[in-house]
Amino acid sequence: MLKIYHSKQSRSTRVVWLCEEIGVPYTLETLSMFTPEMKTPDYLAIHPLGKVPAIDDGGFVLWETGAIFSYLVARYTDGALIPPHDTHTGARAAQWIGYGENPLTIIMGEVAAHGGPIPDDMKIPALVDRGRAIAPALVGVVERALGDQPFILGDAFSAADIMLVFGLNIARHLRFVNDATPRVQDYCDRLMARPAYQRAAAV
Ligand SMILES: N[C@@H](CCC(=O)N[C@@H](CS)C(=O)NCC(=O)O)C(=O)O
Repeated sequence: MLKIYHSKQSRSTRVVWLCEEIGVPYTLETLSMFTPEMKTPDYLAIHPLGKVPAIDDGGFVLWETGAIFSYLVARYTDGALIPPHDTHTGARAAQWIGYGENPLTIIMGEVAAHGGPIPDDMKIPALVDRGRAIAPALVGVVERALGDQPFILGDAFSAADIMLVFGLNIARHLRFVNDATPRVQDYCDRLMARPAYQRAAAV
């Protein structure tokens, strides 16, 4: 069975959410964030930087969320959650899947972690200042792109929504999603109400 290396409330929640959406059974190997547990030789043999997510699918190990998404959708579904890359919709999906990680989650994650739970000796205050300066523009891009459509690609839910909503939810906790970004607020509410998200957020 597919194994997901996971930490609660971390990027690996996106992989759990995707598996819940597509109905792929999985087991979790849960690691504690910012502890030596993630940097043991055994885990560094799975993920060379000792990060999550990573997956082990019958001995095939893969890391980086975007790559994991491409693999799981291609291998276990009809592909609809990531349309073919040679179509405009598929190319747009790749754009938003990329944007959902870098810059969105990278910058929001830095502000959240370096302004909060990271151990003091690892904190870089300049990352918080830089992130706070960029954050409104990063959320604004999604606010404008959503327009009146329910999902980032239009009428259909996709893997790009999962990638975006994770970073946007961090932005919401940091109050960069607010009354000035009503579409993103509503988008987060609707997507996070999905039963698959609720199940992923609970583990
Ligand atoms: N671009 C990578 C980022 C992975 C990443 O930074 N994961 C964080 C969790 S949110 C982590 O494991 N941090 C622990 C650490 O860096 O020691 C991906 O999306 O898979």
